[in-house]
Amino acid sequence: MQTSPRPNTALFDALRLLQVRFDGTVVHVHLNRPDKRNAISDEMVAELHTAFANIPPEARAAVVSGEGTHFCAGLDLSELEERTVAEGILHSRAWHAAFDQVQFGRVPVVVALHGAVVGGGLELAAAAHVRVAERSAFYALPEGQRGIFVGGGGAVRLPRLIGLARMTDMMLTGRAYNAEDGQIIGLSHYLVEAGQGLAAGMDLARRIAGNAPLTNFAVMHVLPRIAEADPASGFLTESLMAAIAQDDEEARLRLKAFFEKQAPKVRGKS
Ligand code: 1HE
Repeated sequence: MQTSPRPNTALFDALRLLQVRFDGTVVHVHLNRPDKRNAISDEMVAELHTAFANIPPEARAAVVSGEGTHFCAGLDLSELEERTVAEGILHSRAWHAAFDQVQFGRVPVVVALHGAVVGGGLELAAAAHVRVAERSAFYALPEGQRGIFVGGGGAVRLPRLIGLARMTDMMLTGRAYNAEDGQIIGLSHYLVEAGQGLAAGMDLARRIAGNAPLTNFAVMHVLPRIAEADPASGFLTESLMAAIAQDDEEARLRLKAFFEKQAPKVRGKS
């Protein structure tokens, strides 16, 4: 039985560049810096970390979206100042820590994309679990043109999404993909019409929120490790997780509901 979150709203209300709202068991995190195309400043990195590290226990899923004409213009270039190598490493590691909270936090995260999804904005999108793109979305890694390198986990996550060869091309040539091509190469899971991204993302998040929490946990935290493991370790880990999940009360209740014809059947298309 799900209850609505009783969030620590004071903590979320104090955030300046993010709007955090609660819709039942779904947390909506909205990038709210439209005048700078939601460019990710150090402050925004820290706020993303705070928001995702403090998702309330009652929440079951989250949605990330962006205000204005673009999802996110990536790193706030105005903050690219003279840094020592050590400071540069720490800067990148702060992004890693924040996006780690997105990918390996408490709840699955759906991201609703539109307009520019570039540089660090694409790295943020890559840390989410499900990506919904409006037809206006476009993807690029302009780090090459700016003389820098990805630093928000893109070098780890993007080759796993679209392949090393495609990422190499994007970074070397500045190639941008439109929403349709982004869908084909696997940058988005869903492609929707203009203005529909957030609603579609919220629908998906509500569907995710209806799953057994342990299944969602396993998909977020165990499946990626199995996928990267050697097959023998992967099969063993899978069997352990399967046994733990089936032993959960939630699984028993859901199977009972199915045999009592109280549970929805699988439909051909969703
Ligand atoms: C910014 C940024 C930014 C816009 N940092 N201020 N990212 C990039 O290389 C992308 C750079 N941005 C763009 O290519 C364009 O701005 C957009 C395609 C995203 C949007 O274009 P447009 O015409 O809607 O907006 P605009 O007029 O270019 O920008 C509006 C304002 O936002 C303007 O400021 P204003 O004070 O003149 O009004 C821009 O300067 C500001 N703005 N993007 C700072 N990125 C962890 S490593 C990650 C490395 C990266 O992410 S590299 C990629 C950086």
